[in-house]
Amino acid sequence: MRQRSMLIPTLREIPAEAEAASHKLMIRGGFIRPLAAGIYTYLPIGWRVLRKIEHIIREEMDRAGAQELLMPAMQPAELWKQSERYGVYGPELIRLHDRNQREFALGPTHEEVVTALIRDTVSSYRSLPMTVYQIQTKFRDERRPRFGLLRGREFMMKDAYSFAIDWESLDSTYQSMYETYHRIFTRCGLHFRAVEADAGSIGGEGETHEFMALSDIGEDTVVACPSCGYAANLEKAVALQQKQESASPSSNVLCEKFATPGIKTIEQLVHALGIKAEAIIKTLVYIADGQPIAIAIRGDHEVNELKMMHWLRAESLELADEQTIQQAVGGPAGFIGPIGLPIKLLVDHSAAQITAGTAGANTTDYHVRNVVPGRDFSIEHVGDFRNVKEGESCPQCSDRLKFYRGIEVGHVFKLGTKYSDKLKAETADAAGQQTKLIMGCYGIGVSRLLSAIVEQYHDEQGIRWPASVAPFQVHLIPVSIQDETQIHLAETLYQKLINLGIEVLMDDREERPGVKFKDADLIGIPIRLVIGKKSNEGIVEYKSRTSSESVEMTVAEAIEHILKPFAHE
Ligand code: 9G3
Repeated sequence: MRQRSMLIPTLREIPAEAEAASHKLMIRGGFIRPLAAGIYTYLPIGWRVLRKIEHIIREEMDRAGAQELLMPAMQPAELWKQSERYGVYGPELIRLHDRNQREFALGPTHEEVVTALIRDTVSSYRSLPMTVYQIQTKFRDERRPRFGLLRGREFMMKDAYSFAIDWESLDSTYQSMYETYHRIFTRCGLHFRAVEADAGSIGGEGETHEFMALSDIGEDTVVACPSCGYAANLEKAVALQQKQESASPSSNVLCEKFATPGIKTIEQLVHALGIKAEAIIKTLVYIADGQPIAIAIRGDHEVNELKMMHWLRAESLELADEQTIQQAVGGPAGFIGPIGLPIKLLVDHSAAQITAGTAGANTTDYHVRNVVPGRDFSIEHVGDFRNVKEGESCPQCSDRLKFYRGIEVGHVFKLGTKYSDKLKAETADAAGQQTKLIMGCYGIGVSRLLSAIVEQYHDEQGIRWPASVAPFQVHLIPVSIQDETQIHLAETLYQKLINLGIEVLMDDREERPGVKFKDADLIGIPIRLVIGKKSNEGIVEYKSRTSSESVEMTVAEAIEHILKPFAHE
């Protein structure tokens, strides 16, 4: 392609509203342009990258025996009412009415649609197991779209759905998709980890894994063991349960209320009393499905709300506000304690093992010391309700766990019959018995993956695309298009490369060399060929985007260099 006539609006200045490196570079490089918050146009070179990524996804999904189809974005509300999800999602689910006032949703995902489709089209277990997939635009009205394509409101997703007659069949499809995801992300050049995850809002009965692109801009926390393969989303991660060393010598010392005027936070308690956070029993009040519930954890730990929700089997969970606390507990926020609470109390394992703890007294400006869990308050509801901390022991090999930031680019779920129950998708099994279909679902955020690759492959000058997804393979740059020799050599080389099937972007613009080189660095095509002053000797300058120096060589040598990576094909 000739750059003069291509729509690649590069920018020198950094767009103010962009925070993430990938967001800045994809705007400056002329890959995307915003239309509205979280809604983007993919410009020609951005679309070329997206199609490269889709090509890899299609090759690997087809290789795994999945069938591509395309479902509508407009989904009848009835389907979401049958699955009982219409009420679960708030403003994030974009709803509309058609001309006859019928209710629709713009598809954020397609469990309902695909389950109804397979219910109405698959009549025998002999067609199973079956996996269908699509690469399609999804709509989710995020409250805070941010970081460009990383969290958009209209975005590209590859979503696949598998249907089986029994669980072992689902297990093998799940394993196959897991391996397929490994191949897809590896071919895209991504540095990633597959981690144990929480099924979250999708529910479902089985295991689930997320594929995390490692990046400091990632919103998720990956907990991984440097020695063994243990890796989990922080929502799910556990540590080797510490066994409390010492018994409690002070257990015959009664607990005692004492004045702590204005001392509310853990930090204030630690400083004022000279005690450690590990010896403090922190008590919080939540509202779970409308009911107040208290939780006691160690002062240096954080509540893991997903672990609480699962234990409570609650649909919703949020911190109680001060007035609710006053009503529910009879005491002020900031001085809540586990002793004598009139509401259910959950106790984290580590809090239950505190020997002589300090806790709120449920009275303004008072705390209690020498608190013994099990003696001074019930530890009937004890469990794992906390986030692990970096440095704790791995649950598998007891090496020390490390934290990484991650961008979720893939998520695979075992759904079971959650949707086939609601939508009555069943078929006769070999014994003629009507059986609800056992489902799995598998997502890749395709546009998010594009940004994750840029987050991992860039430098100050711009993007450094892996060859597998680059918009072109070679950036051919004649320094001066007034120079007949240079233009002639550039045209010759251009035709040769095109005829060899190489994707070439030729910068035939009447721009100064510096502008051309800065744009080439921004756009990030892996190989740059400069036709300069030695063109009359048939010499070109070969430069890889990932190295700083150019190498002079003949046209023949340059072509050989370019073809080398593809030699095996
Ligand atoms: C909604 C809205 C947002 C949502 C969902 C539903 C996330 C929703 C979970 C999934 C699960 C899997 C198939 C591909 C892989 C992920 N956000 N999820 O169900 F109505 Cl507004 O989408 N779906």
